[in-house]
Amino acid sequence: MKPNILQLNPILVPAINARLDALYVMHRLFEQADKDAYLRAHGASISGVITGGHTGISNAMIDSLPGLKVIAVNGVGTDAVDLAYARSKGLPVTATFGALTEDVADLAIGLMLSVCREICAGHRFVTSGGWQRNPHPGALPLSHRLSGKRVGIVGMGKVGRAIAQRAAAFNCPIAYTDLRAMDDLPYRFVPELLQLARDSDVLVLAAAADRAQGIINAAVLDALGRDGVLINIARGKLVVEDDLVQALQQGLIAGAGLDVFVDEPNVPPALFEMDRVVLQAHRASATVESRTAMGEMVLASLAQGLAGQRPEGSLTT
Ligand code: 8YV
Repeated sequence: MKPNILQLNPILVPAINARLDALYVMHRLFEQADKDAYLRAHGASISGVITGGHTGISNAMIDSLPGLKVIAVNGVGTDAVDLAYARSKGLPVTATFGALTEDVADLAIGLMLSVCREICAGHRFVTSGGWQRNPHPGALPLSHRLSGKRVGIVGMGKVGRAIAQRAAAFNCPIAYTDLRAMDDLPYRFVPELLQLARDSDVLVLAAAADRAQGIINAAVLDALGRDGVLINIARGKLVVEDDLVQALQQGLIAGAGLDVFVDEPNVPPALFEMDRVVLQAHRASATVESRTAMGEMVLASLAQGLAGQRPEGSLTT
């Protein structure tokens, strides 16, 4: 008999879905109108869960699945899973570390360039007919250079490092903060986030959000300063969003490139009309390449967990 798998988020790669369907009875909770009723009806049969990094799984849902053997997070953020709780139940939790690194770092650079060079504002100027109405070269203000700007990276995991590598190619001096200095890195370690913000033209968030909620507040934004740019490809909750909106409205920082938000898909509307703000719909890993590699890792985790083996890279067992 095929094992029953509960899937909490869509997987957008048809080949991965086809393999899941071939191997398992798939219960796609996101397709169900009455999720609670569906869980009550099928919870007892479930032996594996697939969820997204942002979605995770609640302890209450874990408790409603008595036969659960493995939780495979289709992402690298595990802040929405209570890892200590899973550990206490002997439940393996896996993530897709390494699969999305390049694409997330690429998007960070894309946001940095888009904000500094106001690429989206320029695009809107052309497509809205603004250029035809006002062909004067001064119709748009001058933008700003990215090359050579001081880049500060918050969180030097795989993604932080990949961003640093790319920013270095733009001749950007790089500094970072993390829980500790890392001996294998050629970049300057700054233990205090406030100091890093003061020392940066572009502050990039690439940290895990587990214990870092609200670290980017009014004081940090003030330290980043009037010419500073904030980039977030990690988690919205790293930022006090009201402080960020205020800092942008009042010109206390210059701009922001944001892929993630506190209450997705709700984005503060005040950000919509700002020329030096570029917004994405949590898309940093949303490429065919990353999502295929992530799907492969999810498939491997399920197979290992259901076979009673410790899944490779389990964070809890
Ligand atoms: C994904 C993410 O959008 O890796 C993460 O933690 O948030 C994202 O890459 C998400 O997990 C896709 O399901």
